[in-house]
Amino acid sequence: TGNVSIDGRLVEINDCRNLLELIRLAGIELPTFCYHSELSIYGACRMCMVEVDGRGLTAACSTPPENGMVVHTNTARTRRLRRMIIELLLANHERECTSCERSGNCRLQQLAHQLGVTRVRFGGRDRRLPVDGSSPALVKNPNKCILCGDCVRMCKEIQGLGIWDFAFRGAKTQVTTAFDKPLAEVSCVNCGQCAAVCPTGALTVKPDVDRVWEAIYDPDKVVVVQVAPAVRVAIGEEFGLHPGEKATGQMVAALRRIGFDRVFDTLFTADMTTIEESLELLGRLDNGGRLPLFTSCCPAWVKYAEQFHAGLLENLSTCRSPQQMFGSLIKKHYARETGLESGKMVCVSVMPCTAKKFEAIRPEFVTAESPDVDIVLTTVELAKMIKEAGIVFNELEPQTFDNPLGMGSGAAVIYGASGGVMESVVRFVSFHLDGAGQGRVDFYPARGMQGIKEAELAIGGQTLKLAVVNGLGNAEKLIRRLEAGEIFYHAVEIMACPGGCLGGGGQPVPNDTTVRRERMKGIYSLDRAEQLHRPQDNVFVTRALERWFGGPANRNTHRDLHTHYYP
Ligand code: HC0
Ligand code: SF4
Repeated sequence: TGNVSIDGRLVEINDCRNLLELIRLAGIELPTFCYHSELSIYGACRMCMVEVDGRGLTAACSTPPENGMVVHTNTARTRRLRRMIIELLLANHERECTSCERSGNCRLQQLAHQLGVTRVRFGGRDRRLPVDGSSPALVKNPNKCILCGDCVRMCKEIQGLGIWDFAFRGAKTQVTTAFDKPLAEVSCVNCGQCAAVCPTGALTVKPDVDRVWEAIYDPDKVVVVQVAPAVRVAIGEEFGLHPGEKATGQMVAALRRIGFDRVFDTLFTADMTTIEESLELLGRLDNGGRLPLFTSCCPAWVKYAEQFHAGLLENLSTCRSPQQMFGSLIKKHYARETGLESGKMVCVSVMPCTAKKFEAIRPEFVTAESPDVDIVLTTVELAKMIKEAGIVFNELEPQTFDNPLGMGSGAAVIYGASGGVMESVVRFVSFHLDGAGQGRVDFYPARGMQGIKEAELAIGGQTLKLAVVNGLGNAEKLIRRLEAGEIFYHAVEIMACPGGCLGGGGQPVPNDTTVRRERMKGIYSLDRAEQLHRPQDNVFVTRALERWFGGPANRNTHRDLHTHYYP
């Protein structure tokens, strides 16, 4: 408690952990590269240096506020220092800004502009390091790295993986993988969280926009697109809307303008997933199958389980993710029904996620002909296409998805938030076990940003123990306790990204906790606005299951909508 004087104004400390938080609270946007509230404090970039009376220059991020401190954020010395830091970073940076993936959205570029750096007085770098494009999800360009260590701490502290670390010394220091191996050859699960915190173009999403344009320009191709739940509450951020502000209608209109032949909704197969996965859970409960049942729609989590917990693979739901169910439906059943040749169809998906790029090329989902899902774009990539086409997003008249694969319930929308898959399953299962009309719709214990959420569901004479986890570091904690026999659950939802898909590595930046909270609110308000709230009420889905498979959870759905992850 107490006060700190910031540029002559008294500010109450309250529960601010460091001077930087306090200064920002006081309305001064002190620049930083390496500070993220959810990560540990590294204090390497020195951009947040301030002058404190009696102490001189101090890094605000690593100084706890004390009663009576007198802080100056904008003095001749701090200004000189900040500009010097930027100049030094720029001197050592590959400055091909105009053709950089992050151009217009790069923190280094922004700060150089904001601090009025118009020339660089120091010599350039002497060597160019190779770019690593081996991963299906990310590209690493070490020549653009400013050594802030954000990716290092993100992967280690939140995801518990530690793929990145500092290597070599002095001027040769680099951030790289163990033994400097290509990213595709290490245990990276493609979650993209490291790229989401990278302030520059050193870690970027593997671009697939050109492949989509090519398909659209090809008169022989029918290009079908599906859009994931979490995209609609975030894409607006690229066009000046608030995080969480729904932009479904404009997004659909933009997709049609771009030239997609069919504009469908992943919500459709999210409902289908809930039905198949709920019946799988009920089946395991009935005949003593492997428990807990883990969700398997997050491809980063699936890869994590394959690499580190092969013994748990039998516990993973055999349901394909909604993205992959969609691909299978399109290429097989929709194609047949509409008389389109599946070889002429290009199935594109728009996801908040970078790991979905990896999932789409998994051999399980690729037949001789082609992958079920041909190309995966992130939310940001779709926004790029919209901008490239010159479409004025905010002036678009909202449109609706094509049918029949454009219809989803509120239970499908919430897939985009951590806890959503579990809540959908609860909506289905409680209806099943408790009889018609009795099913509960809102299941609050599954909601929120917390890393591990636990809940009990007393239903049909039994109590189901459930857990919802986001962040792989948290998943590891839970699995350790499970394996030690300290806890037991019937079902566990795991999503790799903090907050769930809405915090995916393909979402617009900033992609921090504050923004994620807003997107989460947006997701639940979309659910409230939907007419249907339970997957089983989506007649488009139940009819499709009937027509194409002769009902849910049978040999036919297992052939086309399920898979198996082998140890
Ligand atoms: Fe998700 Fe999905 S909910 S993983 O988070 O299950 O990416 O949004 O599309 O497939 O539906 C991501 C989001 C999806 C899938 C769905 C699931
Ligand atoms: Fe780590 Fe995820 Fe980045 Fe891979 S994509 S290096 S797992 S943070």
